[in-house]
Amino acid sequence: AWRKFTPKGFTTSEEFEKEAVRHIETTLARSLYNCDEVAAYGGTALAFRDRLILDWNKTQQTQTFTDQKRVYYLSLEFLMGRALDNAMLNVGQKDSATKGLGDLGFRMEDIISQEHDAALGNGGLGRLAACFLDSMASLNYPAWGYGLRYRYGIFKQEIIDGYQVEVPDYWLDFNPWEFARHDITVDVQFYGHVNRWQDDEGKQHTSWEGGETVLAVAFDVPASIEADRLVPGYQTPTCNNLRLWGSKAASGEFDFQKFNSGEYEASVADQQRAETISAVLYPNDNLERGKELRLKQQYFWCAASLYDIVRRFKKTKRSWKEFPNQVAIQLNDTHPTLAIPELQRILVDLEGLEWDEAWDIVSKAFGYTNHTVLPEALEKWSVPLLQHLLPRHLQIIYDINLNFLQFVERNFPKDRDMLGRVSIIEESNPKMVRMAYLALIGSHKVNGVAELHSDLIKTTIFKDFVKIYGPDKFTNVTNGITPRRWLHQANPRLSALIASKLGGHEFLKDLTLLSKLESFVDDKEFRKEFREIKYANKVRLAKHIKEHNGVTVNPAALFDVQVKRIHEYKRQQLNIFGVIHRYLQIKSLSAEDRKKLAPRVSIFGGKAAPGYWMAKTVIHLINKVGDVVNNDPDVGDLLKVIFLEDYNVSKAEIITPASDISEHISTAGTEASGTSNMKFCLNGGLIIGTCDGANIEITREIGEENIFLFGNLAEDVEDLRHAHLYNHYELEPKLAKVFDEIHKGRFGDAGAFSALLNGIVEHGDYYLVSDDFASYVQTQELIDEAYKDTESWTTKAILTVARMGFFSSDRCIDEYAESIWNIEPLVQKKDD
Ligand code: 26Y
Repeated sequence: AWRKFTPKGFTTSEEFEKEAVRHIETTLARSLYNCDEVAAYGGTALAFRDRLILDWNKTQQTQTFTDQKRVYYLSLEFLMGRALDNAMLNVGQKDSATKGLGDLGFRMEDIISQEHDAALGNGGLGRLAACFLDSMASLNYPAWGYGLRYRYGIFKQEIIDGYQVEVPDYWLDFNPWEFARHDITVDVQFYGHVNRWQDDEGKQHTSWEGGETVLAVAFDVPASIEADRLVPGYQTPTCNNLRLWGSKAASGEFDFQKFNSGEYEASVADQQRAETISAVLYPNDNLERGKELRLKQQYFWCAASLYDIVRRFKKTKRSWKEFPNQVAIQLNDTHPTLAIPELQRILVDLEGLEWDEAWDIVSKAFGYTNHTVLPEALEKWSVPLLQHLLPRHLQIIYDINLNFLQFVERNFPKDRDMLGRVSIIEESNPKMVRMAYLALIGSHKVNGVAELHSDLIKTTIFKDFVKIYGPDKFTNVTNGITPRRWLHQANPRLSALIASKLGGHEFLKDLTLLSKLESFVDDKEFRKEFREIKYANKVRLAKHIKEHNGVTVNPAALFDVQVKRIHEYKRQQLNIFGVIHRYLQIKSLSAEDRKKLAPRVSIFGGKAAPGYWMAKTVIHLINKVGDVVNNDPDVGDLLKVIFLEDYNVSKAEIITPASDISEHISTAGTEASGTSNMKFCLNGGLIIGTCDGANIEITREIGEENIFLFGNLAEDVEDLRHAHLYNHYELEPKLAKVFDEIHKGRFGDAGAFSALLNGIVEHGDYYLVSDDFASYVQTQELIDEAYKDTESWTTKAILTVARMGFFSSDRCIDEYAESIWNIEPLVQKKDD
């Protein structure tokens, strides 16, 4: 019956205009006479939001009504980017809006760019969560995301004199995509002490008392809308919910007392302290720091989310045994691991279940995804800190550990060292809780994110656990990306070209259909159009570079792109050393010989964690090299070096379609998967890469002849590192020349780069830059040659696109649903 009250959606530009203007004049209370781009964005967003909310409400109603098993995706990061373009494409009225806005005197591009990115994440892990929300909706899985509503997302990066400067990202001044649910709140407790007592029947009870309480308030985002209108007549769109928690002071008696006794300021200070919990996203990617506020964030979010999940379950009046049949909870890395002891606490302390019964429920409900084997990224929390902040949880963790170690002892009585190795508690000073072990022990499945990575976790960090639980507890789910955003939205012309050949946009819902493109690989018209689209995308990026960097680049040059977080293991330093090598070569040639070279633009982008000095040094070096190279008249168009400021999701949407070759060159065995490698390939860019992460599966799918692989293999890394430390160490000769030039001050004060070079020359070259340098440079030369042969390059690019079907996050989510969550899609009935 509620449908009767819903407004009719617009289908023409006039109707859109009417809706947008109504919102501008009433919802936003702006006069049309001073309607600027901000107001036009607001009106447009609200007009589309109205449409989405209908699908969203309907989906939520259906999910409640059918009450089948749901999945909850717990992630401390959701890197969503902008929402408007996605909403327009899903509602299917972008053209009406473009025309309507045009009539009002605005350009669609300018309006779209008014929106702040929702940048609630660092990099790959956060963007993966966003792609998963999109796929879970697209495949009609009943799913919710749970995260934190940071007031400040990842910082904005400015480059000043070649250095990174961090600027706060206050993004919430106008956010039409969220709904504050002031009625949906949870009290979250911290500190305090534990009480134990016996009741009259002699039953033991434990409770957590005292301490302080902070209020969690729900903010809901209609996060993911099935791309239904792209493929008309499919079914009613699913729109799932992303629930983000914001923190507020609990307005208890405590505050009242303070108010009444005239301590107004103290009371406001309490307020601010509570709000600090959800104030800021920690900007470290793959680098753990052990800050108390971060632990508070983690518990705050886990406690609120679990309370919410349990509350929903209890409404159905089912018995606790059924909990794992109704609820699957996926842990996006170890960040939400406290959800495990929290659920155990709810069941034992609050609901009165026996320990074993509760533990059975807990360990059936959770699944854990590991995203890294890097030791510096593995979370550990100190026992004294946990004791102080979460005394009851620490006890529960100790009890979980005791039961686990007894189990291990019974099964491996001869392996005396095993207990120390697998204990959740590391016997260091102070003692530390190893969160990855807790996550693994409390989950029924553990997965890695690409084949090599999933194999590596079984032979390195979780080796003993494979013996203890057997191999079946471990599985692989190779990452994927959503083709709706990363093809259709980011590259509309390519999407349209593919649709024209394949007879519609079905491939956006079943990416394996791309394989049909193979039969057009020799089609002259298709090849020409394909190349023109790439060129147009490069022209657009060149324009962006001109505006932001003041450098003119030739769109016909080979665009060589490396955009991702700056990290030693990702080896942007290898790339920039390669660029210097190229520069020196150009300089050494005669004017005549230079004419034979293939022009190149080396494009970098990415943020360094604010405290990560080595990463910041790499950014500085890239910019210094750019200053020299871009202004050297001997070089001209042959080489340009660009650092793009403030790389984020919306910049990625411009950069990805404009790349000829992109770099995925991590030291073998260090990059768990990588997902930008998939985005570039899907947009007809080739890649240069190491045998690492998902590069391996990409090679298998697209064929060795279509990818430029180089470098040492993961299996040899350990021996090489060992050799550096104990044998005489010699730098690769070409790299030595590059270092000489840096030392001579060719790129500014050499002292600025000494730590970077010393890490390689004197401290064992942990990331094997020197070992891989010759192979890297040689492969870059192959790329120069290959690019000159336009026809064969085009063939490689087309075949790459055609063979990317496997890397849709839809495939990935189906695998999770089948092998980890055990859930089915919920098909909604079509409304008449
Ligand atoms: C502990 C804390 C400081 C921390 C914060 C963020 C630790 C790790 C991270 C983020 C990790 C991350 O983004 N990992 C990436 O996950 C992607 C999705 O699975 C992978 O493709 C990528 O290889 C991996 O580095």
